Amino acid sequence: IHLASELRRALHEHEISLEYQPLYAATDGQLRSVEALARWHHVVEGPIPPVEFVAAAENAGLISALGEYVIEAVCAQIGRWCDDQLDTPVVAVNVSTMQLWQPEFLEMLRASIRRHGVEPGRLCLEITESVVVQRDDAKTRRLLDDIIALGVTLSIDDFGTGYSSLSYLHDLPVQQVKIDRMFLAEASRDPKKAQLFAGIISLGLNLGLDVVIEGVETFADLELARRHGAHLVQGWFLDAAMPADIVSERFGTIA
Ligand code: G
Ligand code: G
Ligand code: MN
Ligand code: NA
Repeated sequence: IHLASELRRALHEHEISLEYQPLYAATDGQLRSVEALARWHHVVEGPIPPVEFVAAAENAGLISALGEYVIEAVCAQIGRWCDDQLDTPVVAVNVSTMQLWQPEFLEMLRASIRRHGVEPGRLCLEITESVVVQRDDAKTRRLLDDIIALGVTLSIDDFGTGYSSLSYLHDLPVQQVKIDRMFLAEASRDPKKAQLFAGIISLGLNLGLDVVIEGVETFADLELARRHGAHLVQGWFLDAAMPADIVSERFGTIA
């Protein structure tokens, strides 16, 4: 199949849906946020992984369209959950670097938030280190400040994989870091890697950021995350991504 033209059709026909994976407080296990993950079940090909179709969208000039589709779907969902009197947690959305740098991104985000009456603080954008590494500092700073000014929060996803992280992190308007799950996977096997894992967590904690450990696949992983003082945990041991109407069964209601 020709991925780009199929993607264009899929966006048009709403064939891409979103699932939501919970993030829990490491200490008391309370649900704190959910991460929206795009799912494309192609009628003929079956499931197509997001890494593939995000890359295809980037190459075919469709990243703005895909990004808008996802932001719009998430804001509409938050609106419905709030209409249903659900105590809706923070919803995190992955935003690719190329998407973030589209000239229309900020306006699209603002419009989507407004259209659905979303409380901006309920929305968190997960960006990656490449946002910060590739561009001129002043421009990046302005873009991130403009996003923050909407009331939305920022998280750095896959943290620790882009290696200039240490020098820029203290100076960015981000609230959260998600330690790339590779570090946890390695830490659970190798004591030296466990030191590295501990160090990356401390870095985030010392900068006053919320630290998320993702890729929690076992009880031992959960204990490791807790022992190192992570705030939030996410992973298959806790919950995988699930459809909106299932994840919302875990939300409280507004009294
Ligand atoms: O959980 P999953 O295998 O679906 O995610 C694989 C990768 O795809 C992750 O890096 C995730 O951040 C990314 N991804 C999932 N959904 C989206 C999306 O809506 N937009 C972007 N840009 N990336 C996404
Ligand atoms: O890059 P990002 O952190 O957005 O990646 C999200 C991806 O991680 C999704 O593909 C999701 O399905 C996957 N994921 C979620 N929990 C786990 C887990 O416990 N282990 C692994 N290996 N992947 C996970
Ligand atoms: Mn993510
Ligand atoms: Na990640």
